Amino acid sequence: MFNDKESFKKVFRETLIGKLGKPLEEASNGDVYKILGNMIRENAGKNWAETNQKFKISQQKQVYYFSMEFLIGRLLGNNLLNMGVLEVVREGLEELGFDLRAVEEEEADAGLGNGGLGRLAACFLDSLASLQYAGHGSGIRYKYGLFEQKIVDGYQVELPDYWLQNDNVWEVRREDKQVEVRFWGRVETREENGELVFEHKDYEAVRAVPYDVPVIGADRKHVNTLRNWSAESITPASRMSGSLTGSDYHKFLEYKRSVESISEFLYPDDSQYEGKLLRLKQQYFLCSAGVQSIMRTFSKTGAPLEALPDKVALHINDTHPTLLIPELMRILMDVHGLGWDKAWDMTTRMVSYTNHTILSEALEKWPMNMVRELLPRIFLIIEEINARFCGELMSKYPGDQNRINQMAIIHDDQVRMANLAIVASHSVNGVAALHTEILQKREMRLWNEMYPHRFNNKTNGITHRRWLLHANPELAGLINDSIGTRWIHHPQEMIGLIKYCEDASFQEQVAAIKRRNKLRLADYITKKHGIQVDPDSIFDVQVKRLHAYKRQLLNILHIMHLYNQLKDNPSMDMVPRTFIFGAKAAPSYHLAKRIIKLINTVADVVNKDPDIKGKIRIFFLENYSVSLAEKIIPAADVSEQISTASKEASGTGNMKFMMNGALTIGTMDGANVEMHEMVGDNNMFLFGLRAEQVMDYYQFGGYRSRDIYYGDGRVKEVLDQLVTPGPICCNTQEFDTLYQSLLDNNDEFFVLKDFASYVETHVKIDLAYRNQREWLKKSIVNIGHSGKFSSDNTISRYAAEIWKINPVG
Ligand code: NBG
Repeated sequence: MFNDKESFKKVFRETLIGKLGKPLEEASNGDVYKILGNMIRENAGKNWAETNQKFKISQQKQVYYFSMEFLIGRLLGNNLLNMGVLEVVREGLEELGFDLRAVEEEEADAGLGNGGLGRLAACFLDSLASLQYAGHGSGIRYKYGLFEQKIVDGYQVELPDYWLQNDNVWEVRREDKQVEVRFWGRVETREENGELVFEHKDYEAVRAVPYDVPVIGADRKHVNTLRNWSAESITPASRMSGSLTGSDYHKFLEYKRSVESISEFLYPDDSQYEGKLLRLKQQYFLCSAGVQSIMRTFSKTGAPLEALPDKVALHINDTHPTLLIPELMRILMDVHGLGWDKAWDMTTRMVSYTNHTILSEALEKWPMNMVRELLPRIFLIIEEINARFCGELMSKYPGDQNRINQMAIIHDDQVRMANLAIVASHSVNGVAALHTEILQKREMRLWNEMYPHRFNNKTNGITHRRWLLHANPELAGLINDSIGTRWIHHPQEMIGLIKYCEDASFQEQVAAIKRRNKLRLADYITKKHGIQVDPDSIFDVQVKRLHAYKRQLLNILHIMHLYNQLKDNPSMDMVPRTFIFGAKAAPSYHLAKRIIKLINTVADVVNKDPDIKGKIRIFFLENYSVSLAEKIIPAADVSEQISTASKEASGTGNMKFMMNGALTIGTMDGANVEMHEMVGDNNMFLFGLRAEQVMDYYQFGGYRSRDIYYGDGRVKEVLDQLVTPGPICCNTQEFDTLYQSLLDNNDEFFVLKDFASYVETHVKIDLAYRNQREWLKKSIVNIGHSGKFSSDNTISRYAAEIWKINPVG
């Protein structure tokens, strides 16, 4: 590996000329990206092989994190950072006439995830490798990632995200590691030596081919694997004996198309339940391919089968990969000949499950007949698990049919994946203290009564390498200059920054860095929108998936109110604000898409209005993605974390903003509660109903949104503007559904209920910002505490308390 700038330049130039057959001077940023990416992957290859060798020799336990989503984003910058060559490469390229930032822009942003859940999985991979755990990802290599969002006339339009168009320099196709996954068909049962034997017949076979991506840990030493599976048809010759003429040929094409659709695209719904056969196929495809491949690796170690639970841990990221439970049972019984009890004991010792939401529409259920037909052997196993479990329930709670109905895995002709996951896991965790408490006390109360030791909390985290060192290098540099570099490996030591919170020169430096980040973002916005952005205004940001419970609607209604105030009184004293939004809505989520249209409509009206003298600007940045987040978050002053209390399981954006020095306006929801515990009232702007209050309203009623509409003139004014002709509503009835959701449907997410307290809290922000020294002090306190939210911390706890794995020395 090149250790200094000169050797990098030499190797790079030679490689480029050798591979492209043209002089450096003619190379484009795209060429540079490709050559550099390949160099880095090849360089990491040696350590990758060595790490795998280490696993073989040490025979330590390995964890496999199964997830339908890995929202990894771009890898070049992060890999350069973890390889320890970021600076050398940046400077080297500069001397060769290239700008690393521009080169990074050439990489497709791997959008194989919807939002928090997928990004968490990506942060976890980074921490697993950086802490030198044997921990791998198991996912799907979707040909199309989450859709690309365009805003046309204020509306969201979805375009396919063909991210593999220019090849993926990070992946390695491993045909030698392929496995076969079987769908449809029937199960033949017979008795052999007094034992029942099950045989899956007339199935449709699918080839699962893995593409391995090296996950390079900090300091480059340790390299784990993200194994993404691609679905391919098996060759016609091996599938169909006989000729390939006539209808056979068409049948083959049909089969090929249906197979390839399995890994074609990521479902773009992050919490709505999609009852699609294809989605079930994807889930089983991932589980079967992943478990088969793990079993093959294990078999090669020569260890006895009984040792499996001491060598392998399987983690289920939300219920999507729950089918790995019956799949593992199938392999242990049908392939390895174990009896039920032994197989069940081993399975439950290996599997653990994380719940990421209490939204009931996201708790997956599959029609029983669909599972039976698509996965006949798997269905029999689920049925047996259910029968045994219900038997257990009946003896434990005799006569309590209601409880049994609620807890059964199969009920009302539906297979409930969360129930299956809980029954078969030795650990079930929530993702923030409040969320876990709600699971234990409410949503999963019955389960917690039955298995009190199974439930535990693991508050989410984010990798400080991507979200601070890479996204905000100047701030990282300042931290190094003040407390040294130990925090990079021990992020909780960022707490040492607190002693500088009142230090004027430190504050000035923090302010200067923030300003430069704001200027960069302002530049980006101006290029996109053609409107000047005032870098001295407060950058007030809400970026995340669009969902009613996240309440982007509350945010925009408040902005409408501010605008109304300014129209009445153009000289109103306020610090100018730039409101920034970024959000994708699921394509079929109409209400969410209307909120996007509303934000854009208000933005259009306000940004063009000379009366308000630029005191408010509103931007909806299209196609929010990991790489866009990396530009936005370091530039934010205010972080909007305003979900209806109890609804946001944790949030992770909240942590990223905190780490970059933004102050949070938020509800007592998800991990906001833990942020508040750390920094206190002085350093955070809390507002709104508490989770208990919200849940009591849901349970006992007593909230009438119309009372607020009639009681608060500000609310009435903005809601009326949605539906009466004027600048916002141009006779189109466009926003009727929003109006109705707030009034006729009684405002499910308490937008109006929290409106007054939200407005008041924004006034406090305005006042606080005027005292820059105080503001900076708060900002530094937040940065200092944010190390606790490093996913290194989270992963250490998963490793010690759930997976029982140690770093590979
Ligand atoms: C999301 C929650 C977030 C949480 C992430 C990661 C789903 C189903 N859940 O609050 O809404 O931060 O998971 O745990 O995407």
